[in-house]
Amino acid sequence: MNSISGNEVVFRGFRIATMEPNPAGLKCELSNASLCDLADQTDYGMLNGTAIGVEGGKIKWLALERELDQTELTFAQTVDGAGKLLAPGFIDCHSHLVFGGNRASEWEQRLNGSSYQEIAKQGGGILSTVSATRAATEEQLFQSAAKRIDSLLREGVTTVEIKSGYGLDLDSELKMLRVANRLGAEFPVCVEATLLAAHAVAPEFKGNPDGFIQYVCDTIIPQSVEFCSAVDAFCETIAFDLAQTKLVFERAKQFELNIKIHAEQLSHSGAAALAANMGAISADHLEYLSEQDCVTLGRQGTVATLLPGAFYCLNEKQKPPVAALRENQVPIAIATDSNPGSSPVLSLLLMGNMACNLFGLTPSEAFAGMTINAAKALRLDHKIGSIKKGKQADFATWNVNSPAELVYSIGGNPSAGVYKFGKRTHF
Ligand code: DI6
Ligand code: FE
Repeated sequence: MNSISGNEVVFRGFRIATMEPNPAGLKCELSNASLCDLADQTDYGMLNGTAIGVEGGKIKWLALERELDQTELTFAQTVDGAGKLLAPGFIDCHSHLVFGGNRASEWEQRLNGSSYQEIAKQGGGILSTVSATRAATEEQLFQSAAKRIDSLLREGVTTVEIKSGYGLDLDSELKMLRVANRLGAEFPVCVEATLLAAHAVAPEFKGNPDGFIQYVCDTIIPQSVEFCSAVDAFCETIAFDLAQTKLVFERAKQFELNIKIHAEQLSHSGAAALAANMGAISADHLEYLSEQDCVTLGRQGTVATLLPGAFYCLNEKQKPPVAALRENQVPIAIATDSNPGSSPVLSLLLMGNMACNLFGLTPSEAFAGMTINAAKALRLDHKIGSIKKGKQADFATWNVNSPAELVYSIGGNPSAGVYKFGKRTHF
């Protein structure tokens, strides 16, 4: 007995990039035949001639169109792809979309010769965004982030992770987390909110980073638990050290929150390995990651999230060790790191292109980085990130012939429609 009822919305006539690691294991609901034409099997897990049945926001079944046509079945609705590409909705697994103000003038100052340190001394850098974020009302933060999230959604993003970290006191961090969650409630997107209170030392704790970390552990983390699923920390010479980072993660784990880290971006600290050994779901940036660290990430199953937008905007030269990540089978994800300082980026597709052209990823690695591996970086791969029976019906459809075309070109969004929980969004 198959589970086809006729109440489904059926997507057919698409070329489907399942992003399933084992597409040959995907079976037709009617005959139990493998859906995958092995001759056509590629890194994208492509399927042709396959229909997707969607009910209750989920993929209920996959079936060969020619077998479906031999039945008398009728359906609630049929969406005909006319040969277009259908892929999993993209997942932006690292962003700071909620913030007040912007730092365009700081960027302009840098191009006119001021150093980052000079700007920071004048109250610039992360702390200038902290002032603007604290001064903004919750509604103002929502409205400015709404415009930004809209840009991501138009390019097929259906899940986004959003970090706090520009509040640095309890009320302002909670304000940011509430805005992140409201974006998920009001837009056709799933939002995973992450607490990044350990982003910079709050002005009230100037010169006393240990005191600030204690405040984060004693006050901010316990009161943020219901608003976030993960805790992140910025471990860097200009932010927090290993011991401080460890305290934050130990506290997060007491509340069974996932842990993630900003590590090895501007220097090597050992933070990625520390986080991986503590069970981190992802370590992000990683330009200065060592070969030994890659072994650790591989062993621990920690996802390496690469952020080519920050690399590009900061004019960095050191590239992440992609070959060693591959050798150690570390899943590689790609994200925007959308933030007002180091990565004012609102295009995940552009990040896919930059991951290839700047870091040497293959297009299929970049595509996996924005789908199945980004899902792993949020520990949501049981629900999203590939086209598989039981997963959410989050689809992006495209006016292109192959997934590689999407990351090959820059600009000119070729979206043919985005579907969240099987329903077409306004894009
Ligand atoms: N992500 C971050 O959180 C920091 N760098 C990065 O790549 C700082 C962001 C900022 O300057 O606001
Ligand atoms: Fe970041």
